[in-house]
Amino acid sequence: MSAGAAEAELRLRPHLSGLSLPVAIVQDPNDATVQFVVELGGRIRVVQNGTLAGDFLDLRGVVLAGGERGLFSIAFEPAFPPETEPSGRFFVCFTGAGGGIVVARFRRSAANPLVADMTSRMDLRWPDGRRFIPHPENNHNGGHIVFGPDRYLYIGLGDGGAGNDPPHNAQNPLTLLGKMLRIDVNVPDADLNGYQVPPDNPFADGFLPSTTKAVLKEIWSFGLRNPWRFNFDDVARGGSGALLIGDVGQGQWEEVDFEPPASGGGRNYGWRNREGNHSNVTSLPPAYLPLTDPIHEYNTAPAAARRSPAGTSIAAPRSGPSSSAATSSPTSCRSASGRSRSRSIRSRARPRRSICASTPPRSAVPASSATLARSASTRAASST
Ligand SMILES: [Ca+2]
Repeated sequence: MSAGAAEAELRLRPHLSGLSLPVAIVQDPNDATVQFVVELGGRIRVVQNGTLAGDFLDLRGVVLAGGERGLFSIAFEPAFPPETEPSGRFFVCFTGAGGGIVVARFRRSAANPLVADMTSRMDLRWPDGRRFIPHPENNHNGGHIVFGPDRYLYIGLGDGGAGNDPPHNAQNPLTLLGKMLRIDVNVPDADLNGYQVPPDNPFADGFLPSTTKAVLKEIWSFGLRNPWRFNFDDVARGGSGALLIGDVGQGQWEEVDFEPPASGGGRNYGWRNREGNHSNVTSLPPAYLPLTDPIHEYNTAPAAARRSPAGTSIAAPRSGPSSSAATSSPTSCRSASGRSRSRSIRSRARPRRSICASTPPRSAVPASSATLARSASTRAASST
């Protein structure tokens, strides 16, 4: 199928209005008529039969929102074991006071499942004893959380921010930043940490492979920059259970990483040593080899700046404004402060023109990058 044919099958129309910076929509696992919309500012809003129906959770008093910071995601705990009733517990991820990343557990109200029980909040406690993950900069928070087919909670964390990951966090085995985490939250409410490390996590023995270097056992994979959205190919809908991760590049190469089902984890996706399929900052070595390149990358650099790895100019896209025009548009969006997130907003915002009223005309985006951006964001964000 040609790219043109694939695009022709996509039709967008407004579904809902009245939202502020919606960044995720999640189906209620118990009620097909209900979805939850996560707003970056700190609210999770109920949509019932296609209509806004009130707040499920309002964390505006505790979420530090602005720029790329805010409330990122919600994930409902699956039943353990599957034939039992769901626990009513759910998890959210947000920026807390001071900029740290918080993963908090709540429970739905017993009296009204469309309202969260605010008194049930419990912030997970991480290996350093804190109930947040320190995150120095405003950008690259990651913050998506998804239950995998194995019913473990996967948490995507950005590299801590700034350009080119100055502390080399994504390759540091002793920080959770720049990693995908995998934890087992099927623990009693009274558990002090709120999770345990699955015994089959790739670094569950606490050492990098074939070394005596310590590593945090919560880590599932290394080398991510800002895995803003990821998801599993839904087994319940005939999917394979594979993991697809949308990750942003520094200035040129955005990527989609693919992890086959039952991979066992432990992959190193390469950031900051690699940007897409290309060498990037190599002054410090990666934590370990091999590095796994993406299954797909796309070039976001302005056409005039595009160079092949060997320094040869790459042909500019067809006539029309360069991709820089397309990526400059989202800076007019209210929250778009970081370039990588700006693009995320543009991609996601296309169906929601209320967020970003002046999205570029179709012709303003080079055909290839526009197609790939949508394809990647659709796949990466399909969980929500
Ligand atoms: Ca990579």
